[in-house]
Amino acid sequence: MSYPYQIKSFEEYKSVYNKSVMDPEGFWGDIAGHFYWRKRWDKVLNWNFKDPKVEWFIGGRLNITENCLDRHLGSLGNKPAIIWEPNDPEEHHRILTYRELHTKVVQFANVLKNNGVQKGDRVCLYMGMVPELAIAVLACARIGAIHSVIFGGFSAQSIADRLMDAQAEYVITCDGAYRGNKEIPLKSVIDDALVQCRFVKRVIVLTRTRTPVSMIKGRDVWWEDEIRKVETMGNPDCPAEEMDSEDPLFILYTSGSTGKPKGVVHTCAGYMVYTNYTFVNTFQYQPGDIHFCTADIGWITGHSYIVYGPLSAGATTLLFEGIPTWPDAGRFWEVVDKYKVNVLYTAPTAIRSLMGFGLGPLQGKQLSSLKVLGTVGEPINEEAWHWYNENIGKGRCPIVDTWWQTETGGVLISNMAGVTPAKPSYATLPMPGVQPVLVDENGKEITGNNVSGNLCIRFPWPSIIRTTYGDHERCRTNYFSAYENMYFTGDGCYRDEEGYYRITGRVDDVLNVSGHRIGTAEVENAINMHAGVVESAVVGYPHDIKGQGIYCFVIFQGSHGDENLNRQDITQTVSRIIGPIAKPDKIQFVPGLPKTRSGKIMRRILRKIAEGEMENLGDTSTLLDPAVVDEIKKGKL
Ligand code: 6R9
Repeated sequence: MSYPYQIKSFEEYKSVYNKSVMDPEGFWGDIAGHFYWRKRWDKVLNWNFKDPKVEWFIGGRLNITENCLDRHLGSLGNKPAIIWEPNDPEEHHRILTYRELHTKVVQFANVLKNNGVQKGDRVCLYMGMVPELAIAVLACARIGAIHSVIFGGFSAQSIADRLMDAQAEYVITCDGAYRGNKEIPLKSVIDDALVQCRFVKRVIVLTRTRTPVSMIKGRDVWWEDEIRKVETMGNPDCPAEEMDSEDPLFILYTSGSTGKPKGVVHTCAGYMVYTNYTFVNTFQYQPGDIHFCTADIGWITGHSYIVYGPLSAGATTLLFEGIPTWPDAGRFWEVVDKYKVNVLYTAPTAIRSLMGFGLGPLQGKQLSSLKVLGTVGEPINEEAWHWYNENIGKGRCPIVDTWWQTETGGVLISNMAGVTPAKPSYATLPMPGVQPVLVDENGKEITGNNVSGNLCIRFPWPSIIRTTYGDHERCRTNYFSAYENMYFTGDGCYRDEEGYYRITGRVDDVLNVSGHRIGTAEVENAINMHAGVVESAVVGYPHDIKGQGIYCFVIFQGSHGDENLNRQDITQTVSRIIGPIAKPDKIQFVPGLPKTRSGKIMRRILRKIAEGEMENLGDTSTLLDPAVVDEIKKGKL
């Protein structure tokens, strides 16, 4: 594979960027020409941000798996597509060549068909980080089914909510998953979820941990048995379904500031073109490089930069089942040396947590294969940036700080490794085709440099969110109504003297805990489910490792006397309703919450208290009962 559209110098970046803004259709049309289409598009772009309605490569016909697999078979058939490193370093790793991956995807696509899955059906995937997860994702795409991957840290209730929202009739899971020294009983969690989801027709279960499972007659089948069936059927092929450019490819749920998580919808062509383009350019991927993205496929980062971006580029992608700190905090470095990893892409929270173990775990690790480092998911503080640069990159690997979102599909603002300048804690400059704007609260554009504002984007890029599944109005109000004719990101941002962008964090009620998005309203709803809770308010506070921690103010009645027991009960409730990833870090019991006369909780005040900034709480005169603030301050944890 060669990448004629890979940008090679800062000068080239500037001219490409200019072209992409002057003539977006010409620009993206040229890039799209490097893919395999059953039928070329008639028109590159149609859009308005009012409805919103965005269509890319209109009239084009394709299948993303032909671009990720079939088209590589001639030149890369025997080259590794996926390297899989298991949780337990003693267990044997696996390598799947492009040919083997193609065979397995085709096989499993036939399994899906045999089980009744058709184009447009929603298929929910709740699995650990095993190659079969990538295989299942691609098999769905092969037959035009819409996959919706749910991260293994979500509870049965969260799964049920998502299954209902997507009306997904098919589920693919594993008996269990290994994560460090833990075994997570995935199938059993699915069983709990399905009590509420009688519409699910089929559950396909992959054997991984041999955790005991209850297989329900007529509903549940084993992955391995189903593969055997298609093997004996004879015809091993599964021609790819011809998709329209704008047919949905997947749904991925993410948290917002209000209500339940929304199902972000991405479509086939635009998503393919953009993830490939940003993969090749951000990381400056070279043929033969080993790309190691440590995210879970349950998040957008895994979708775009473990599966679709790398595979569409014919790259070798490393899929790691475990966690950075097991069996010890040298695990990432061991994996890097074992496979001679060239690109390492991880989250600031992982870097900060590994920093805490000092340099011991780096003893004896070469890390000499590394060429490029990347971060994603949250702002990276300068200390972590420098630690990463010095101790992992040994000062010779460019670090790309990639800012983007589930809704954006791919990286929007980032430096390009070794090509455009890096600046610690800055995402730096927009990708070609991306037009950032800073706006003030009144929606007025803030021009010039050395300014801060809310980050919006004024022109569509190919992998922009198309809709929120089943509720287009929600997509409009969430992203396209705050500022006219602009996509609103929910992030605050500073543009420095040189025009470089630094993302400062969410400006809405979304927390970023260890790089995971969690809505404060969601956590409050979960806490309020507990029988003893009268009311609660949740805010974020700075946390050394997680970036943000979850601070909960709770009015509690019917206490059984022991505050710690009550805390544990509330934590258990949140874990049950949302999942372990949303567990509160601090729970403070309070006699009341600071409310305005109209009954609105003044979160600004609670945020300040949680941050420990007791002195400047601002104007509290509009409060119904200002005395409650002093009570809360006294009890601060
Ligand atoms: C890809 C991903 C999106 C939110 C986003 C922002 C934060 C992501 C960042 C970053 C600063 C970066 N974020 N990358 N903040 N610098 N390089 O993480 O998607 O899970 O949807 O989260 O994460 O606040 O709005 P998602």
